[in-house]
Amino acid sequence: GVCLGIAFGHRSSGPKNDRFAGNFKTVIISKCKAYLGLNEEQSSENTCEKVWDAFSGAYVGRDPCDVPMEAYDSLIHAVNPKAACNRMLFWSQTKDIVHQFTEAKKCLLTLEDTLLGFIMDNLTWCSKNGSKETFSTGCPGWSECEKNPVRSFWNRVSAAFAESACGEVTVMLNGSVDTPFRANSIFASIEVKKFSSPKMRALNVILVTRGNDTANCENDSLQNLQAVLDPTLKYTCTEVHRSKIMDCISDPDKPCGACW
Ligand code: C8R
Repeated sequence: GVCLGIAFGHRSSGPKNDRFAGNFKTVIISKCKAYLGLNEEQSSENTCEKVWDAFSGAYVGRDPCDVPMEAYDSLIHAVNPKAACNRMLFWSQTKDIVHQFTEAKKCLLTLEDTLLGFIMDNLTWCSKNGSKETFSTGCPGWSECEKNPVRSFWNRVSAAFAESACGEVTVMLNGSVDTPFRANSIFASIEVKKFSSPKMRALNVILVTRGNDTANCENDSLQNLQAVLDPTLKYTCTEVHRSKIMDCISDPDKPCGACW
């Protein structure tokens, strides 16, 4: 592909640079293959090469503060995952417990349980104007500039994930913070805006609490959530103590339905 040619086709940029970019490509390809090996998803021989081409094409050679989320459009189209109706789990400020939960119980799936989310979770990447390389250090921080390659990636894949939401949808929010529904989070600024009926039927908030907590289901930010949500969607909110979810995670005999 074109992008491959740009990034790796020429040895002239020096062995050090090629080796670094090659390593990042290797990480992406091997995580991609690992995912496809574990998940029976329809894929072809060259799916992971296609993913790399579309992925690297989004940011390689670009100013690391000038990569808009649209740059990842062709990546989204290259993958086009099927939605898991009634099993989609969104989250905000609850990453650790959410992924412990989906690891233990297979009833709900997050974006990290899809191919692109799985590959990019915990990675950092950027390039430079006119460069053929990928860097994993010295990249702009999340808030340093808005159009950085990592932030734009999560914005774009989150938009696609939320757009595909169907049936009953769950979101785990953090009851130990003042604002469980934070306006500039990806959940609030991107995902909620994509939720729409009749494809999606309901949004069920699980508010994870700790006991002497700051937030409950009456929280102002959760009133905001209901106000911005498609009014034809059903809305529920349930306060669940963190320990109840942790017990459920550690007991393989407890079915999902017993976790809250
Ligand atoms: N989502 C967003 N960000 C994600 C992510 C993901 O799936 N996966 C990772 N690793 N990240 P937060 P939020 C990284 O305030 O902003 C989707 C990003 O670097 O706790 O509301 C997912 O579908 C990002 O800055 O949550 C979920 O529903 C932090 O982790 C929301 O968006 C997440 O910051 C979560 O995004």
